[in-house]
Amino acid sequence: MSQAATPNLPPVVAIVMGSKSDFEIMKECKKVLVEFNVPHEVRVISAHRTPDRAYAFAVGAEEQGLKVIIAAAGKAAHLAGVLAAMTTLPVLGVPMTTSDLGGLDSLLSMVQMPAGIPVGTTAIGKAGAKNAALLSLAILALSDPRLRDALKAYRANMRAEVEAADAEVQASTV
Ligand code: RP5
Repeated sequence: MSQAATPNLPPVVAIVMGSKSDFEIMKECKKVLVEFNVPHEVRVISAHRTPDRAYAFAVGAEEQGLKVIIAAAGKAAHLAGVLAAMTTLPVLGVPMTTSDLGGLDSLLSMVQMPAGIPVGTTAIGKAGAKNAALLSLAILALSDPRLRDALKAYRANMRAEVEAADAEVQASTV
């Protein structure tokens, strides 16, 4: 399931999911990385079902060339915290929507990290998936002027869309 937006370059962002069932939501994350042409990989690695693979991934992530890890998990969502414990790379956690508790379980499991090992946690579900990608771009943009300019253009585009919507509702007669 590993894929790169720019096949010739090694991935700098990893999207790691606790289950393939998380991918429907995390496609929103991947779409942004593809749009900005950021080399990335998508992995399924479970902290509780494959703890050995979680360990191997985290301890090798920096040497592999990764700069940011995005970790998506649901329910007792410990994946992001477990990975963050084993690397000093920035780890962004995306809490998955869940059928029983709506994702509040995932959110609290992820966001309530004890002091010392941070996980930058985004919103539950698709909004969080998208924002994790944008946040990873902001981190990469600190040392990449191309990405910084692309992010500024993205924001300018959003602004234009809101202004157009504003004009549209003001002109509406219904
Ligand atoms: C977590 O358990 C995964 O991240 C997923 O959100 C949740 C349910 O996993 P499946 O039972 O669908 O594989 O580890």
